[in-house]
Amino acid sequence: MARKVFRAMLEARILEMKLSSLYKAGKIVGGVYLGKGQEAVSASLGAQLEMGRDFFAPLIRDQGGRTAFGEEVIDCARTYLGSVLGPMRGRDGNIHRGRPQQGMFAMISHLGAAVPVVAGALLAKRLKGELEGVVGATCIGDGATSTGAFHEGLNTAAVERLPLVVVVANNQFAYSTPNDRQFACADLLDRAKGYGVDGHDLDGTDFLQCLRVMSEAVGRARAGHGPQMVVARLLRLTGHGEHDDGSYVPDTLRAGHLGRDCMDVAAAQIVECGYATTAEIEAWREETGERVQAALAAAQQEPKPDPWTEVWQACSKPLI
Ligand SMILES: Cc1ncc(C[n+]2csc(CCOP(=O)(O)OP(=O)(O)O)c2C)c(N)n1
Repeated sequence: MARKVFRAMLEARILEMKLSSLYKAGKIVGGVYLGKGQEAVSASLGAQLEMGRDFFAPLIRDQGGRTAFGEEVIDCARTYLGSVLGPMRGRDGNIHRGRPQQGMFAMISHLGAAVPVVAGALLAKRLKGELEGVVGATCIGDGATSTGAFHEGLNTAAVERLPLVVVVANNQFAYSTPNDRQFACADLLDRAKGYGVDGHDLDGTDFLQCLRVMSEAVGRARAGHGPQMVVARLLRLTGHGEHDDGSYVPDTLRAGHLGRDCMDVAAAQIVECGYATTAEIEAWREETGERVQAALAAAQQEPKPDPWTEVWQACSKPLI
């Protein structure tokens, strides 16, 4: 599991750094939103889920989770580069992509909206008698925990005891608004407690802790203990998007524990525990870099949608 999660983190980081370069070179139009610093949380959740059985609703900083869940790198490359062969057929420029038939929901920009959507999908499964062993998970930010959709969705999931896992990446800011201007409770876990939901505290910079806590939370949901909420403390190591320099994040926070890069922590922990050698990690880095580069180069050559022939329904079968 540690190797799988680390490799997903690595792929996400390399892919996103390439996307950032392409954005800065003017090759990507629209926004580019990165999960730098959040990969350990995201990938350790995605790796606990099984594509085709479980549901996963990622947010903007969840390339790590998407990869660990089974998203191919070409899906991301094609979407950002507007290829008609991508899962959104070139009609979305960044992160609102999904493969709903395989259980990966397209991201919804409206903060917190995925909570009731995943809860609803789980409820539908129960009504069809197919819920046994299924988990639905979604990732949200600290900002999303102040929306009505989050509270209504979590409450419904708690009342119905649905196998929902909500992972809150508390990166201390909702865009430029710090935690103390967002909520007055001492801890976001109080919000789980308020609805009768199990809460799990997590140091999101600590790879091994991420593996343990996600396994516990998803395991409890799968075993019938109702909704689980994980609150991961971390920092995003980029701006809100690549158009933002994040200059409102104090240097003291960046230099502190939460400012640690989970990739560095993970690599050190993996070697220390004997899960992989430094040489293996280097080989993974090289192989992943080449694979990501090939996917981006291929997607750049592919056709864009033709507005005269494109089918414009919101939900239709992907062409591939
Ligand atoms: C309901 C709603 N309100 C406002 C916005 C505008 N908006 C987009 S991202 C963002 C900040 C999100 O912060 P957070 O939920 O903490 O996630 P993060 O970006 O930190 O990962 C805001 C306010 C939105 N998308 N949806």
